[in-house]
Amino acid sequence: MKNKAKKTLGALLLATLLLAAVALPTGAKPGDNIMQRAKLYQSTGYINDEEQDVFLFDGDYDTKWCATIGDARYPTSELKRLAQEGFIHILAVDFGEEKYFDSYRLYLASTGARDYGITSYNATAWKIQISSDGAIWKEVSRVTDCWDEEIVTVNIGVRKARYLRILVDEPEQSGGKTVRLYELEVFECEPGELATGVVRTNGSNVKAEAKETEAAKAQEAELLEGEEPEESEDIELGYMPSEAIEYEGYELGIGGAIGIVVLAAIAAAISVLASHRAKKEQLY
Ligand SMILES: [Ca+2]
Repeated sequence: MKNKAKKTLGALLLATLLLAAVALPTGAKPGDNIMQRAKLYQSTGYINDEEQDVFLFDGDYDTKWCATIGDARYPTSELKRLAQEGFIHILAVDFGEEKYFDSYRLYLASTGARDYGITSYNATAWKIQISSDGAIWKEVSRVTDCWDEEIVTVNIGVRKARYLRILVDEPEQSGGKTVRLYELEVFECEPGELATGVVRTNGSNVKAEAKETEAAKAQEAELLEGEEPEESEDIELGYMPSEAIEYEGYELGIGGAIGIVVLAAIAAAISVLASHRAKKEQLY
């Protein structure tokens, strides 16, 4: 009886541990910045080793991707065509697998250490495209006339893709052609009905509250009073506004739910063991 109980408990624990090992890391975590694990897929270049393209997604708000028009290279016919259309600085990343995401946040020049406060260096127009194969790209966000904001957060609806790229056509408020971007974050979301249109804004279409102080919030509320938030012009069926960018830290997703089940199973196993011991003690 004792051995049987031990075996049962052992099998139960092994099964729960295996389940935890397999299931937990793969659960979607809404609000996670998936750029942190992305790899550079393609870029048109950078100015020097201290301001590389990969610094656009290194998690450091004071390191930047910088490139003048003279640094830009267009090795493929597609990149040449895009450059002729005005998209002179392009950077693409590979998430390694298809991911669901619903918003992104871009930190413009004036937010970072090397250009702090210099708003004339801020980009005013860009677009974001996504792809499943790295070859065929679909536009999901178009920002133009972004004159006021330094950190731009755009909700693009639920999207699914392995690749994402930013194409900058107006890299400076001053009209210059040098791109200076400190960080691009892309936020994971739960799988859902996919949005299909292009979100067109002149900056953020959601309020980014996570890092604001109470004073800044009050000031913004005053400024925004009576003002309608920027809305997408032609986003189509499937657009589901998400709260992903407001998530701070851990949000219970599939992984979290499985975690709870695993803990419950362990608790049940301990209970079974305790019960067996109690019965055994009663025999003496
Ligand atoms: Ca950076």
